[in-house]
Amino acid sequence: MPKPVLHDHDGHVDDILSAVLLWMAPEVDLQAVGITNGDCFADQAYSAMVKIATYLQLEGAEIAVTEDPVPNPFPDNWRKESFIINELPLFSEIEMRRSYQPKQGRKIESVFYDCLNNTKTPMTVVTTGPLTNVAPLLRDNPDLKGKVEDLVIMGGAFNVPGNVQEEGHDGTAEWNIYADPEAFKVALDSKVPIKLIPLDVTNQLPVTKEFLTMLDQSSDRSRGCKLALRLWSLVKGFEYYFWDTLTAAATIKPELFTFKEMRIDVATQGKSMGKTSSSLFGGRKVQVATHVDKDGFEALLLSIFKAR
Ligand code: AGV
Ligand code: CA
Repeated sequence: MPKPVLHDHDGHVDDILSAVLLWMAPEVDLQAVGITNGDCFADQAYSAMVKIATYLQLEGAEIAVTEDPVPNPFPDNWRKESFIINELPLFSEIEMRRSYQPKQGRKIESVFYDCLNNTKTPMTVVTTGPLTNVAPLLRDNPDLKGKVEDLVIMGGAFNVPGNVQEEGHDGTAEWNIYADPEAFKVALDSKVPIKLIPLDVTNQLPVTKEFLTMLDQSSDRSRGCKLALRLWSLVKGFEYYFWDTLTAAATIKPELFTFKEMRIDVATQGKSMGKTSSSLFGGRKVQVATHVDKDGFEALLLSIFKAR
């Protein structure tokens, strides 16, 4: 039986592609996708997600959106990519069928609550952006106890530098956690089992030209490959990694990964705000991904994208 999944993402290129992977993977029953106002402008990313569901003729999952700001906003030039994605000529190239969903989406908290409240099998919640909209769900709904099987989070940096370069910050944090450290702390304080996909493992996998060439070879026959190639081409030339797509893969095929149990904590204030660190005593036990089978991962992505 495919496992029931909720995915909350913040609209960047790899967020959108990770939602597509979770949606198309036979191992997963994706029930809802939330768009959080992080590494995007949420209204743009919502509209793009609806177009993609239409373009790929996907079915089943509800797309939700919450436009509340995150406490430490992402750089504007990253967020603006969502305008470009939403206007991709690819979507007008084909005759768009009837839109997958209305122009307005319901809020993430209500949609995720409904899914969790109704599920018979506990669900996996995947986050590839700040936890701003998932944290309140975990904190405020004791009636949902036992409904979340685990949380798979893209975030954190342990034995590698962070990727936040903001004035007054020391650069030790990863962006998704820095954007809302208090929300991540809420997740750590919950009882839900957590798997983390930190920069330590995503740094091992930059998006390469060789991989894009493989997508290119199938893009005449496959809309999935064509879309993935177009989206990753937008960010080629920047330092871009398989951050969120790895996190999707860790949900679809965890056996591709090596995990290590660690006790961790997060700084919620000061110049290291959002920094994740391991602590020998105290802290919260989580499973942290340390290695991934690179060939297995790339093969998984290609096989899923090629299916449409
Ligand atoms: O820190 C990684 C997270 C991932 O969830 N995001 C990008 C992925 O969606 C923030 C980020 C770090 N570097 C970036 C980012 C870059 N160069 N462009 C856009 N976003
Ligand atoms: Ca993201």
